[in-house]
Parts: sequence; structure tokens; C-alpha cells
Amino acid sequence: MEKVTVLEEQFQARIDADERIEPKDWMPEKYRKTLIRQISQHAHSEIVGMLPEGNWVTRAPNLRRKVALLAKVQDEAGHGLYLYSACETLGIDREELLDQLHSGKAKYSSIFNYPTLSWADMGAIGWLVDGAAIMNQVPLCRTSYGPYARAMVRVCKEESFHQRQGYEIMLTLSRGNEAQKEMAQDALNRWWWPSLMMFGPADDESPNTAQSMAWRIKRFTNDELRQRFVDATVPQAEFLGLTIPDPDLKWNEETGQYDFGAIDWNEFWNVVKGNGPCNRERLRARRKAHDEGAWVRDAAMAYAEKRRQRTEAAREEVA
Ligand code: BYC
Repeated sequence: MEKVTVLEEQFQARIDADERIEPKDWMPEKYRKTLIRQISQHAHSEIVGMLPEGNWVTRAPNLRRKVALLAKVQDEAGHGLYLYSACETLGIDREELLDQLHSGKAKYSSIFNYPTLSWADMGAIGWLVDGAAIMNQVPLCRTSYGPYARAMVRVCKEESFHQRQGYEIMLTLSRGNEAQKEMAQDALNRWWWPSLMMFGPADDESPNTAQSMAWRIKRFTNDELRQRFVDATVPQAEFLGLTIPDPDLKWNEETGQYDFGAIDWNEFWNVVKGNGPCNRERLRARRKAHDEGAWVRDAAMAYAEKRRQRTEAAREEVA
């Protein structure tokens, strides 16, 4: 059995007392690594998540929809930036994190490997994907690592707007003509199960949950959050007059929750391992954007260097 050191004991006591851990505090190496893994996956998900929706910016049905979608996609870029910054406080370089994404070594959310086939998908993503993200991320505002918790506060405020813009698209379509209703139903059919998969493997198949709960990185388990999501979303689907594509979905009087059908975990792991419908396309688009943005990074670095030299020269003059 591994020996628990005094430092580890003191660290766990701070966690148990609900204190926030800050970048310069002592932390177990595994805590640091777990956070780098989770925060960087989260950051990657935000910037890869821009791609399926970016695909519809030029085809939004009117100016108002276009402005809202554009703002949402830009927010996601911002979320990626806060999260990469939070991750860098753990002593890893952004360039290295991006290399891990572009080489296929780092994961990002499975959900963004599905195609966006119709305008209704913008509604379904906002409603379901952002809805799932809120369920997962609101508790992260109280995660034990300070910079991550603080970044999540703003992210969650923006996610709420994203969820509403999606639900409003679904509401408009579901109150529209037959073709529009069908489009909304079809989007729900395609996005429902992948949204449930976003919460990660079932608790008894999740290698990281127990330790992350003990360190209060995660405040709820994958299954707990998935259940909360189902319970919150079913009445919303009913209000839209749409049918959730699960014949086993039913209210359980005893538990006060909805029971739902079995998730296809083969599909989930297949997507996570890189074989989903759009994995290759997403990575290709990301690498291309990174290469084409090289001049912006170079210019920003050159500007920063120039400023540093000027400040140094001014300091020498004063001395
Ligand atoms: N996709 O032991 P587990 C958003 C991996 S929303 C891909 O349960 P953990 C957005 C997991 O990484 C999406 N991989 O892990 C919304 C682990 O692999 P490794 C981003 C997944 O970390 C709208 C393995 O499976 N949100 O941002 O305790 C628009 C075993 O899993 C997935 C976040 O990242 C998945 N769905 O729990 C734009 C939230 N699920 O690394 C953007 C923060 C699991 O051991 N993250 N895996 O090889 C979390 O809360 C947790 O990391 C997870 C997984 C619940 C996702």
C-alpha cells in the first residue's frame, strides 16, 4: 500500500475543509496531472465545439439568428482561452497542450464528432449539448482548484444564454409547419443519445471518478449528472411536443426520477477512440486553423518582445 505523506494528509484536510487550492500551493503530482487532463480536455472541447456550429453561421435563416449564433461561437473561443490559461497555471505550456490536441493524443468531448445536418441541429445543440454542459459545469464553479473554479463562473453564465438560444430555435420550429416540426424531431433523434454520452462512462466503468470526487475536482459522478439532465430535459421536450427517442423512458414514482434505456457504450468508445463520424474532419480543420493562424501568434510575440525591450531600455535610462 502506498504511504500517505504528511503533505498529502494536510492537502486532503484542506480539500475536506472546502478550501480552494491555488497555483503556488503544494499539491500531489497526481492531482496536478488530473487537472491538466480535465481542464485541457475541456478547453479543447470548447474550441473544437466551435466547428459544428461555425458550419451554419453563413446559413442562419435570418440576421437575428446569425448574430446570436456568431456570438455563441465566439463565446466558445473565449471559454477555450480562459481554460487554457487556467491550465497553464499548473505549469504546462499552451503550445504543448495544442500539440497534444493536434497529434490526437488529447481527448475532447465525444459530442463534437457528430455532423450538423440541418438548421434544427443548432437548436438541438444549444438545448441539449449546452444543457448537458451546464449540468456538468455549474458544480465545477465549486471545484477545488481556484483558477478552474473562477473560470467556470463566467463560462456558466454564457452557457445559459447558449442553452436559451437553442431552446428558442426548437420552440420556433416545433410551433412551425409540418416540415419544421419534422426537422426539430429529427435533430432531437440524432442528438439525444450522444448528449447522454457526454457525461462520460457509467460510474462503475469510470476509472477517474472516485479519486476526482475525493479531491473535489468533481462534485457529482457521471451517472448522477446524467440522471439530473434527463430529469430536467424530459419536461422541456414535452413542452415542445417532441418525442425523446427512447421507448424505455418512463417516470419512476418510487425514485422520483425518469428511468431511461441502455446507452450504446460501444458507440461512445468508438467515437472517443477517434472513429466517430467527424473525428478526422474536426482534427483536420483544427490543424489547418492553427497553421493559418501562425502569423498572428508570431506578430503578437514580436509585439510583446518589442514592449519588453522598450520597458527595459526605459528602466536603464532611469537607473
Ligand atoms: N468525450 O473516468 P472518466 C463543452 C474520457 S461540453 C470524450 O469518467 P473523468 C461545450 C475521459 O477523459 C464538453 N472523452 O473521466 C458545450 C477519460 O479518458 P482519459 C466539455 C470522454 O475525467 C457546448 C475516460 O473517458 N466539458 O465544453 O473523470 C458548446 C474515462 O472517463 C468523455 C468538459 O470537459 C466524453 N464525453 O470524467 C461548446 C467538462 N467522457 O483522459 C463546448 C469537464 C469521458 O483518462 N470535464 N471521457 O484517457 C469533466 O467533467 C470530466 O472530464 C468528464 C469525464 C465528465 C467529461
